[in-house]
Amino acid sequence: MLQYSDEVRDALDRGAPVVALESTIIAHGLPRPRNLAVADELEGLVRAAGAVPATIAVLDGVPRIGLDRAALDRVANDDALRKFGFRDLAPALATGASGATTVSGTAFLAARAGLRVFATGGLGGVHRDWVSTQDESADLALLARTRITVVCAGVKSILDVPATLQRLETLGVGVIGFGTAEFPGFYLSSSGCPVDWTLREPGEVAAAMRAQDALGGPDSALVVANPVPPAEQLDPLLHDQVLADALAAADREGVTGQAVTPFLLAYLTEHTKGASLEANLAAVRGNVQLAARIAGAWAGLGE
Ligand code: PSU
Ligand code: MN
Repeated sequence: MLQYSDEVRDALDRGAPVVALESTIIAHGLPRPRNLAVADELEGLVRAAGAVPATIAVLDGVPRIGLDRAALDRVANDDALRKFGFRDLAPALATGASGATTVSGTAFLAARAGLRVFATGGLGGVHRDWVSTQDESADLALLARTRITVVCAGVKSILDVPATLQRLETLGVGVIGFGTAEFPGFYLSSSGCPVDWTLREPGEVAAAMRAQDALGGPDSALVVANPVPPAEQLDPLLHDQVLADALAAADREGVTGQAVTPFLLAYLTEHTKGASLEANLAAVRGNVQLAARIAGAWAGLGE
């Protein structure tokens, strides 16, 4: 039921390192035409770090594990492409629909495809107005029952970060700060929230993954939170100002459901004159490079 690219199939057969990449960030998280260039660039960074990229999407009802150039182009430019979380996969397959996959959709398909390491920008999480909307990304619950290592720059700072960390704790999802004792803040190097575990080498992350498997138990994920370098973060003052405006605009315009996250990301890009976009891209670049190194260490363990 899964369709692998030749490159990914070959890498899996050889036990070579593979990194799963999500497609929602390309289709709905970044502006055109930059998004296609970024998709190419991210795949190139994974290859340069010695791993094979597997960008994941659902096209014409088929889950694709690794996309060729034509498929990447479609993900970046097709207006009809939807946004699929885990719960959307079954109806999408049954009806032949096409969509980019979020963290929850991608993590599920990646794990089913035998991939263990996944890179994204920032996880979804608990939205700031949770009390009235109960908007909590499906990413969190899916990661609580999927054995995958997700490299991210924390959770998107448009969210309620402390509440999201609390939910990850409740759900039993491990969180590792990579080279930091503070949870990263997506556009910002730090969210100001502490993390309980700090690791500094890809080999240490691979050892934690092996320990997860040795322990057994529920198939939960491991979140590796990798901060954007301070020199490339968004100016924190600008971030706080524009984010307040963005949240007010979403409320005023009645944006709900799946549209909330893309709306807020696009608002920040526009009203920071592209500075938030650059910080987002710097974070994602760092994450795919780290994910490739972790995948290399993991493959070295012969798992
Ligand atoms: N990281 C980014 N940009 C994005 C996303 C992650 O840098 O657009 C996407 C991911 O696909 C994540 C989704 O799963 O945003 C969260 O959407 P929601 O809040 O509707 O679950
Ligand atoms: Mn949501």
